[in-house]
Amino acid sequence: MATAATDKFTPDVDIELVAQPDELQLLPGRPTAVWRYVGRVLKGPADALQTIPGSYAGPIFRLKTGQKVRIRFLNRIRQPSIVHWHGLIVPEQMDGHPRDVVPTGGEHLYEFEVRNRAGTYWFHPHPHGHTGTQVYGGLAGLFLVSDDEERAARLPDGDRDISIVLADRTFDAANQLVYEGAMGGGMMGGMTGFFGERILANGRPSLSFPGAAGAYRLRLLNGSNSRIYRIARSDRKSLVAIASDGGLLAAPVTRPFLVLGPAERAELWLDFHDESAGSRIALIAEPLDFGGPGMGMMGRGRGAPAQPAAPQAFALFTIGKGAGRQALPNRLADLALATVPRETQRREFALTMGHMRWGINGRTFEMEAVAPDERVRFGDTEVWEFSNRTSMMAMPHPMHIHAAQFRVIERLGTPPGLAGLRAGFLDGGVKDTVLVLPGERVRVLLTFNAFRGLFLYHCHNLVHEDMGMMRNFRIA
Ligand SMILES: [Cu+2]
Repeated sequence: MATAATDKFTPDVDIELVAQPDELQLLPGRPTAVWRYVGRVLKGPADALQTIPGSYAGPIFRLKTGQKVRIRFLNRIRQPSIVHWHGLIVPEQMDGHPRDVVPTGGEHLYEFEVRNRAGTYWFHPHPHGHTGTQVYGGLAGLFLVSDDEERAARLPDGDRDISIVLADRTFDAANQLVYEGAMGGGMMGGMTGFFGERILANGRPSLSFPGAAGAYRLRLLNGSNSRIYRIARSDRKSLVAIASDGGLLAAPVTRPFLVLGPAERAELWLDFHDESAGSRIALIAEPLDFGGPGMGMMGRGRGAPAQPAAPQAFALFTIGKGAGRQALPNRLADLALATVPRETQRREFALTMGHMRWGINGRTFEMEAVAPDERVRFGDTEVWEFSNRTSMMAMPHPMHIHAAQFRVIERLGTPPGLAGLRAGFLDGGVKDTVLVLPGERVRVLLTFNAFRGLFLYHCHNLVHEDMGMMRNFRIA
């Protein structure tokens, strides 16, 4: 379904975004066949798109709050596709709902105003049943938004503003990507997810930063289909986090490590000013293993590796001669404490398993269906509780809601065996995806005051999502 540009919308930035097949030299030896997004600025500042050389990772969009953007998406891969702007608040026709997929050769016109506050958002395909395959093939990119509040915080910028997308991939002997999702992974693969054997950073085995000095802003996206990472410094110093999914925290927080589920983002302040020249400091992504009783076997369906991926030093900083000290601001953003108004409507969404399929409140995805308990009123503030208490199989689920950003207000019922992970959550900021551990109930506060229409909420383990662990809700 091609949509025509309208006269009513005058874009500040006009971009063409093509999803296409390509070949890239990712490993020594044969090039790897991938899919990638290639973008071109037709109107507006040339730096609205930034390419990552030698990577399949999509161009990085760099826009400002309040800018009007037109994106003409052209689908040149051999599957139907559509683009979703993860975390951005856009009208329903612009959100990349699976019913809006376009066939090979088709196009979709997006026109929207950037309403979100500054933050690290991203974009990826959202066709029903094929999201995992397409993201895994290489279709994903970052969408960075800036605003005045962020500028006032005076964070490191230019080449001190580094973006890293983590993702795991399995390659065959000919360097080609192997993916077995809901259908190919066998019954057990579909239950747990897909776990690649190697952890890549921006599509590369690792990234090096020679001559590092002073302070950096490091943006991280977990772009993996299913894997959850524990991220830490090689020297075991604390991490300083300054932002989560939806932008800056009120103030910096320190964490011994960070837990990042699929689709979650975190921004770190890395300061090397008192490190000695020549020393090497790495950021390490350690795959988290949720192998409870019986789960080890479950994780070894055809789609899962025989060995879990090894911890990966994905960013290696070699300290150079000093840059001046840059002070970490003690206030970052004006972010009120999340308080729940009295009489707030509450809904529970149980993460369920039935007939060997994941669901939400016992239902799986239907293209247009909205159940009575999935209708919300425009303007309302609600508390949604994701309850992960299925007795059948204990799995974490990264839950994502479209059309609204939310605040995490409570995380209840963390089992003692997983309580150690709580030190690594960044629950205090503005979020659009929250990891719900086995046994937990996580309550989020959100307001539906942006757009009316049909939107999605789902698990962002893409194998679960493709199997139908996704539903519509309607804002009316
Ligand atoms: Cu899930």
